[in-house]
Amino acid sequence: MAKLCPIFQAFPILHQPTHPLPKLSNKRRVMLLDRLDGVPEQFGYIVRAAATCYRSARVLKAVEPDEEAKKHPFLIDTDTASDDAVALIMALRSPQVQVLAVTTVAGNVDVHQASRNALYTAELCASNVPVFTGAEKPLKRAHVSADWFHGRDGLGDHGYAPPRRVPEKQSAVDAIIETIEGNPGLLVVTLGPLTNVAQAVQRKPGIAAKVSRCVVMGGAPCCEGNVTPAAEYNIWCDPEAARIVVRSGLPIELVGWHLCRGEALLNPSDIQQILSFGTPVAKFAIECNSRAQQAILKQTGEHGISLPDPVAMAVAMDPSIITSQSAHFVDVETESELTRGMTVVDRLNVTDDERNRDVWASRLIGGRKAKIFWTIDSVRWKQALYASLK
Ligand SMILES: [Ca+2]
Repeated sequence: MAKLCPIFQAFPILHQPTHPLPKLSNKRRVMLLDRLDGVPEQFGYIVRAAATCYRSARVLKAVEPDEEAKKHPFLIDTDTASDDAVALIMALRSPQVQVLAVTTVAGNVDVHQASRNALYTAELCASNVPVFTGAEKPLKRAHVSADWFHGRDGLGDHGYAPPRRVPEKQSAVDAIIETIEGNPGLLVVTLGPLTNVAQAVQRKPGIAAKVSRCVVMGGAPCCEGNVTPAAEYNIWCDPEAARIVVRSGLPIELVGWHLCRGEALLNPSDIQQILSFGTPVAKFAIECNSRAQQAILKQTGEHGISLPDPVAMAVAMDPSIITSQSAHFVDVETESELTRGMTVVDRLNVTDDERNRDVWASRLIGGRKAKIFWTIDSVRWKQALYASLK
């Protein structure tokens, strides 16, 4: 490390290329604020940027919370493949979001590959967000990956370098519980099968009430799925976990697979526009989805790149891109051979009718309705994506 700026000798962490800026205790922040004036120019942009940031925080603190406090705290659970990686970029590069933890789960790829991909993506964003490895397989079933869709490494098999960092030692389930308990009001975004989240709410049911929003990319509400006609992959992969989560009392917001199709797909012109940004993240976002682009053409006949996880992230960051939604009880089929993993949505609210209470009574015990999103503003979703890749 270069010579420490004498004014900041007590804060060696500020001389490291950390992003976002480190969190400081109030006592150390006061110490730092007291030393801001007269930072020598020769100590580099990192110290100067930190000083500028904390100085502006001092100016603002009398009238509004500091910048870090205004950011929305997120926890992201992901089976990190190519569309997850783009969703991570959106959150990690957003000035409005602070990602407290990334937890990985077996899904599109093996969970250890998912952790490597999450760490690689974080490094691309100059982020030191901690990554915690989670479940190696669904609760009761063998793991079935989606390498045919995303490539063997989940990122289109372009031979990306191994990440420099390694995952944290703590398990994903412990990290989910601790992060929620330590940050009431946290927003949880799930981009993969719900195995980790199910285990967390089973172990500590009380965490459900401490989450402000739980945005779930998953399901095919009242429409066709992508694994079977009845089910979308994340829910189909571990239906028992999904059932536990939708019955847990978590404030579920369901971003179904249908929201990333049609107009929401990145068409060839959108792809060219993103590549024209010329940034490393823009190049990576398109390149790592090369395999997925071929796969969606085979699966649905649509030309372009389908990005379910980034759509979910855009909704988590700005719910006003939703153009129609309604609240309903949801449950997940776990027994049937034909409809395994189907997200059964009570769209007509027949469970509100007294005559039907006994038919679906178990669903009502301690349950709450989930927000189901039916349509989004595709132009605004793409604008949110572009903003994160420029
Ligand atoms: Ca995913």
